Amino acid sequence: MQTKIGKIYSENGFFCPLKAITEAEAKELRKDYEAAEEDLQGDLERLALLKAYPNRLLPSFDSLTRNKTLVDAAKEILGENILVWSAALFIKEAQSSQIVSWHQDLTYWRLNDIKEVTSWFAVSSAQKEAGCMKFIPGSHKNRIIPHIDTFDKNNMLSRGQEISVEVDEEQAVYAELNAGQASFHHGLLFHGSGPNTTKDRRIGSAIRYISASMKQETGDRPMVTQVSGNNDFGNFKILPPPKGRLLEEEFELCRLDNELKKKLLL
Ligand SMILES: O=C(O)CCC(=O)C(=O)O
Repeated sequence: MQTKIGKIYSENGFFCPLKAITEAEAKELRKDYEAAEEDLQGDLERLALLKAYPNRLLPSFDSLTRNKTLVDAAKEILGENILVWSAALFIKEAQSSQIVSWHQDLTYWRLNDIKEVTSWFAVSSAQKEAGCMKFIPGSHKNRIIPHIDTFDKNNMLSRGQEISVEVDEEQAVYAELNAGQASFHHGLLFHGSGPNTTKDRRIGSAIRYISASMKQETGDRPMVTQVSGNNDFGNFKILPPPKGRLLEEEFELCRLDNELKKKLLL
């Protein structure tokens, strides 16, 4: 039987909001991340790794990716065996003009199938004025559409990638989230986000849940964690949770994986 989440998700290509933790707990998570930023002040290389791999460098973020509400929702979409492929942070500073152009996630990652869902978790409040995510309902029913590189400096995507068809902004649904809530979106859904006009940072962790049966088209094996099931198809390097906070051995794993991902990204 299809569940409520499954039904809405298969029709619209997204589901939101889903409360994973309380606002007070989200505040603690934010405090932990911002304390780590302080600890690494001036170390641009490690700060960039922290943003890309919060779940390897902070046990609190590893726990977030294992949150039962989030994992149960991902299971309704992907089935039992679930890996975390990434949990990178998307941070828009207060009053920043940074945006994310309309795109489909699965364009870039060289995964062999579409058994992926992103749970975008709001570490801080993400309302429309803060540049929350926006989605075009039903657009996940498209195949991958060509994207162009705009190299727009206000675009948070690495090359300012943008879908090469006209998107009707009138159809956009804004995924407003309170801190502690998450949205779920399909890897083929047209989505993006606007500028942050508020006085606070907008911090989100984009948790990419994939079915363990997926593989990289290149045969590479990026590092992942397993958050549901125990079937290892051998296509990824499954790591245990991090042993501690900001550990040098974890930075080293992140460096290696980062080099691999750079090579993978289309
Ligand atoms: O954080 C954002 O505004 C965009 C994130 C995004 O595009 C994604 O999670 O796929």
